[in-house]
Amino acid sequence: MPFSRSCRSALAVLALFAVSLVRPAVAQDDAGFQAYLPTLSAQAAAAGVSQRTIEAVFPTLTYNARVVELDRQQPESRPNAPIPAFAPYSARHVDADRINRGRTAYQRARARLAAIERETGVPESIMVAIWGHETSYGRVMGGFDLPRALASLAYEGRRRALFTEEFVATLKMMDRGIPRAKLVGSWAGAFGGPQFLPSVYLRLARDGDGDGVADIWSSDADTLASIGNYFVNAGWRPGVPWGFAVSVPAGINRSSLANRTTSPRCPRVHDRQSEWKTMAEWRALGVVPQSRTWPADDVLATLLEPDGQGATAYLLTGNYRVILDYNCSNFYALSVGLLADAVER
Ligand SMILES: [Ca+2]
Repeated sequence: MPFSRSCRSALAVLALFAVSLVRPAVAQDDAGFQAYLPTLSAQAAAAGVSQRTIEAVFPTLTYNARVVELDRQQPESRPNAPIPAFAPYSARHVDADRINRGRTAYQRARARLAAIERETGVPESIMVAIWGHETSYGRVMGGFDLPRALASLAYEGRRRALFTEEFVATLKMMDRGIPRAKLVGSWAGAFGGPQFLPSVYLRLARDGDGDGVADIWSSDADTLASIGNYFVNAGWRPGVPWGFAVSVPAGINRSSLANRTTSPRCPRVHDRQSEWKTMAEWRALGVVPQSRTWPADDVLATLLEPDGQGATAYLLTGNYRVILDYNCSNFYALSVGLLADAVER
């Protein structure tokens, strides 16, 4: 589920957040939710949503306790929880079924994928792997009504600025002509083949089949073109791998490799990676690729040992950071990269 990164929307969020501080939510139930809706409605109107859409949507909104419950189960709600091993996660997410169906999707969409890769420089296999991870190639796209889910999460308040912005973006999609019936997705507001949030849809969704509509719900071509566009926008560099598996010599001095900067975004994820070094420097330290040749000497990478010392480690380039931009989890990004490699093989 990719997040919006535009400065303009950040300012809008700050403005909306300031308004929401004036009238905090009361009890976490439908009565409290209904009492909160006029605030949300005023925020939507202030953000430019049409009166017609506001009048169509607000009378239909009821509190969805289930999405709030799911939100509270998220790992970021429990920041001190231990990090599990990667190997079992990888076995579940890069399994034979997902690889085989990925190869089928890859072959089926080959002409389209090749055209998008020519245009964007984003590898066909990476687009397919994102699609496979997000929705199992369009099979599982979520069944929650987005306006209701997002309004409930905005009301709940743990991440009010984010969910208010996404609720407003959903109404703007309706203003653009997307029917309410299409606005169905995951409990946290992601929808369609790429599982875009509404603000990301407004900014980055693309028409891949030429019918003039970015239909990421039903068109595989639109889904893949939109994922490619997201990756270009996030800074994918053509011709550089995402990363690759390596063996690390037992005697390597890990404390000297530690990353000494703090990432402004999801620092816990970035903290697990080493400092940046060139391929030439990693080679000089005795690191050995497990199944490919070295990229160019000047390509930079960090080292991640997700299962600790002595297990398979990974060198990760700037393109890995682009996958993290889509979904900031090392396990997600590693398994997308590994699925892409397996689909291509
Ligand atoms: Ca289309």
